[in-house]
Amino acid sequence: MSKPVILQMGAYPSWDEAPLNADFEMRRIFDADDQEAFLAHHAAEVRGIATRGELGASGDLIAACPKLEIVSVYGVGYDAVDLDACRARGIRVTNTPDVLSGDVADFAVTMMLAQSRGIVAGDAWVRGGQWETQGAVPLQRRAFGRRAGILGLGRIGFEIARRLAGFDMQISYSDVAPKDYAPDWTFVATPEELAARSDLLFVAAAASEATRHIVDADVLRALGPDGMLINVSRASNVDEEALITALGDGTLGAAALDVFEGEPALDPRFRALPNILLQPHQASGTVETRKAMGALLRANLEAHFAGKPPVSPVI
Ligand code: 8YV
Repeated sequence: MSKPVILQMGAYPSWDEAPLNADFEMRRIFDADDQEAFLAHHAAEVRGIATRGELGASGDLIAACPKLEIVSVYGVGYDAVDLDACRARGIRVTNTPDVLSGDVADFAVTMMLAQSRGIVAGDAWVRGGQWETQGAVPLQRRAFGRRAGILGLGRIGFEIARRLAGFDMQISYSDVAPKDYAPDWTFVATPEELAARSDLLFVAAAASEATRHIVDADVLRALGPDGMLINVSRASNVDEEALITALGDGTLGAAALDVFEGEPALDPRFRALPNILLQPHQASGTVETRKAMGALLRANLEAHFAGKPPVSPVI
């Protein structure tokens, strides 16, 4: 029997290639010089799309593939997949939840600690020779015992909070409703109230139209000049214009971001701000987690084409 044709939207680590090619006819659109022509040539035979969280699958792409049955996302976030278009045609969507939560939480805490204690600047200070010529670096702010707010207490938010408990932090969270699995943490109804009672605000909410710019100028003001914003979710959850203004005029103390509107390009004003830590969307980027994500992406495709329910369906 011929292998199902899968349109691959972006690169995966080398270890995923052989198993994908063994089971499917992979059509690597991201390698094509003329992607429009590539799509026009292959769209009629495409039965699956293998994509990544930040690449998704647009309504136009879905419409161009008449035989599409499944969109399999390498990533937990599916905000870039047009779910309405998929629902309308009964197309399955799958993602890779759980396997990445620990690493993303580690990374959020790492960014917070690095930014609190000036780790990146300290390294540059030693490398640049200023330690010898100018002495000690300026004193930094303590991390343990501070007040942490988690915006979105899903799987990743929960793992962040669990880690912060080990730093003796007072933990609050906001979500659509209180969570029964968070008895020790304080539920707060709105992002603004959460920011007002936090020194460190972690954004871990799954992105959607409803959460667009949920962190706005008011939330940043409530977080305040001693506060820090840490975002490991999606850039769309934060009003970047308001964030750049707040960091620039001192309304907000500091930020640490792993995600940006239009990434890998970013607003050049970010680069000029001294009080922000910039990271290249790498929170889930460990060998262990990426292997698990690749395995889950394939397991979903394989289950679907074997006529079984997918392992981790979104719809
Ligand atoms: C990945 C992600 O960085 O899980 C997500 O939603 O954005 C990430 O884990 C991405 O999908 C890999 O490119």
